[in-house]
Amino acid sequence: MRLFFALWPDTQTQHAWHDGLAPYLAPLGGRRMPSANLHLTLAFLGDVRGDRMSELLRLGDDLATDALSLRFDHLEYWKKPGLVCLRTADTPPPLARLAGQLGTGLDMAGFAVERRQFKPHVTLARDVPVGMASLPVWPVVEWQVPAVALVRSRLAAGGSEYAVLHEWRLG
Ligand code: 2AM
Repeated sequence: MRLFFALWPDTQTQHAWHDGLAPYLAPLGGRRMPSANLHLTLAFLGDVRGDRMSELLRLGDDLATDALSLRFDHLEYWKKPGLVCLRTADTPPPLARLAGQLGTGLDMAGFAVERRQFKPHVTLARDVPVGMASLPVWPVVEWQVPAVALVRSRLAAGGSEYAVLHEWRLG
């Protein structure tokens, strides 16, 4: 199973982002992510054996569940993967703590997690052909994060399909 941990919006929030940000994305081309796919990845695990699920659930149980609110204020184009994403102005300490705690826990349990710097983002479009400078979003998008989720990713004909396997509520 291809798994990852993410901050997962409720359906209403996913729709609000999808529709509210459409005017910024329409001129850029590429492939819009469907609203049900919008999320913020904390740690991507890749392929995990089914019998390791209980370890991941225990790890999730140990996470700090402090309230977390984020403020997204701009879009960025990432040239190499060709994606456009929604970005926070900074990484607030509770988010850094959560991502750090998760990374350490996964490391100690022997899961291979990527070592690249954590850059909180919500991917909005892929295969975007032409770059753009950072684009301010107004009004800024405020988000009270409801939950951390363990999510399964499946590659389907129409793109990735995600299924939330377990959620830990925050706040
Ligand atoms: P991305 O949106 O920046 O591509 C599910 O694939 C989620 O895990 C996506 O949000 C994706 O981030 C993230 N992810 C991080 N590393 C990945 C990798 N090596 N392969 C696929 N997805 C990855």
